[in-house]
Amino acid sequence: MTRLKTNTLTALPATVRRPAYDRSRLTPGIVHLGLGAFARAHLCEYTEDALEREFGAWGVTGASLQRPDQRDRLAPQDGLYTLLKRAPAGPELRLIGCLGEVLVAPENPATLIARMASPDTRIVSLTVTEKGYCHDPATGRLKADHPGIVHDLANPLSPRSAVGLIVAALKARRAAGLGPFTALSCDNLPHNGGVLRGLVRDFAALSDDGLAQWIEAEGAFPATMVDRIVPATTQADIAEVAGLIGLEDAAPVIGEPFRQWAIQDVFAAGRPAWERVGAQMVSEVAPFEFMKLRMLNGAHSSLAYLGYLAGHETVAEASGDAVFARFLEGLWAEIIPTVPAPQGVMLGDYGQALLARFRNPAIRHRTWQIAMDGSQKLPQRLLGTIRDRLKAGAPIDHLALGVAAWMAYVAGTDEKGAPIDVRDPLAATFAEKSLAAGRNAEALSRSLLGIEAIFGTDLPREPRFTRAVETHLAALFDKGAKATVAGVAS
Ligand code: CS2
Repeated sequence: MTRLKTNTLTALPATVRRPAYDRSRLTPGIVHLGLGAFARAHLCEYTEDALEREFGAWGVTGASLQRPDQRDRLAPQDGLYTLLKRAPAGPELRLIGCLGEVLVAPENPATLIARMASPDTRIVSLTVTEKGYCHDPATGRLKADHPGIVHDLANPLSPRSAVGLIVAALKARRAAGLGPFTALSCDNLPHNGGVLRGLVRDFAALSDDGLAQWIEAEGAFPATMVDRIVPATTQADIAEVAGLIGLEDAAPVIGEPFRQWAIQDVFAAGRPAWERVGAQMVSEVAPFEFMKLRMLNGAHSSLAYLGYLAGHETVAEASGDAVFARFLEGLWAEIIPTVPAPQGVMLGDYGQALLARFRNPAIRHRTWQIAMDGSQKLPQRLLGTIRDRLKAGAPIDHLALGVAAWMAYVAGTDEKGAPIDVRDPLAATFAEKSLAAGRNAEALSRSLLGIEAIFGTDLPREPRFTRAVETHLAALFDKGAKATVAGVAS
């Protein structure tokens, strides 16, 4: 089959929407760190829309911070790829044209730093996932003993962390008399802009005080809330897209039609006209972040652990199960009072819309995928909400079950006795603790609650919380996830 690329586009069927601007005139203005499926389905689609509405020098250069796979798939396609939006009513196809070159940081960090330091680069955006920030998720501060940070301090010209790369590039810009680029975090972290600013400044201060002060004074780190459900692309997706477009595309991305982007409008050197294509430019992102992290991601993670344990492969399957849907209603009822509603939003309606999105049968989002990296996700998705509820003396039954399900999951054995492939930076710690505690709920919950980087020092001292988690964990071990969920849901 012919490969998708610039000079094979004439073969595309009319059902595929193509860039409505002249791609040969596009020059890069954004460098995106962590070019995964999410960014290609979110930031790149918004940018594509903005270019169609108001053309400008906003092409995207992608950068992979670890592996060369994305570059190897995209370079033979001149950066072109298909976005397949799956609505329950049927698919919608779109060719995205705003991505140009893809760089692979470990192969040549100097090239990437030079690109970030170029006067053409006005925005450096990031989707490097929670663990990519090399910070302590419980406090939001730089982990000075993180292997990536230790490496980058010793090798400032060939950094491998996002923070190290940003500092190296800002240093080069300052030396060249240029202003900073805007560093735009698009990860699911609370106060992502402020957290990134703190990490970049703290890292810079370890070697260069003047640079740290310059970053503090001149830097721009807008906060954002990003949302679109984008499961990992599978071989079946690749085969389906080939059938639909009549060309081989090694790098399609698959997402739901829904998308949302709230952005704090503080940019150092301009931005694409994202506000003209649906992005919400706001002065306060926090209410959007709280709503999304607590209601969507908190429910996603709870459903991922419980659903996986109950044998549900996807979110659509789990949330299609009436018992789990009732659990979600109860969970949202606990979360909603802790969330300040963004202007014009009814949180009850937001929850109903989430349930419909989760149930979209055309999206196969694996519970196993969402279950990854729980140590980095739990604090902002569930634990902050639990703290607020405890302070208010309010019930936390559903929230605590989410935490207990995470524990049963990281214990590493499913309900049929098969091993679980636990992916997490702390996986070795979990395995050790699980080996020592066995399936003793009291011992295991106490041991896991002692991980300060996740639970801080306060939560293990809250008997209402520790007792609820332990009771749920015992029920999960005794009767399984489905029966335990049925017990709290009714
Ligand atoms: C998911 C998110 O993988 C996960 O942890 O909860 O990727 C989720 O799909 C997105 O945040 C939706 O915007």
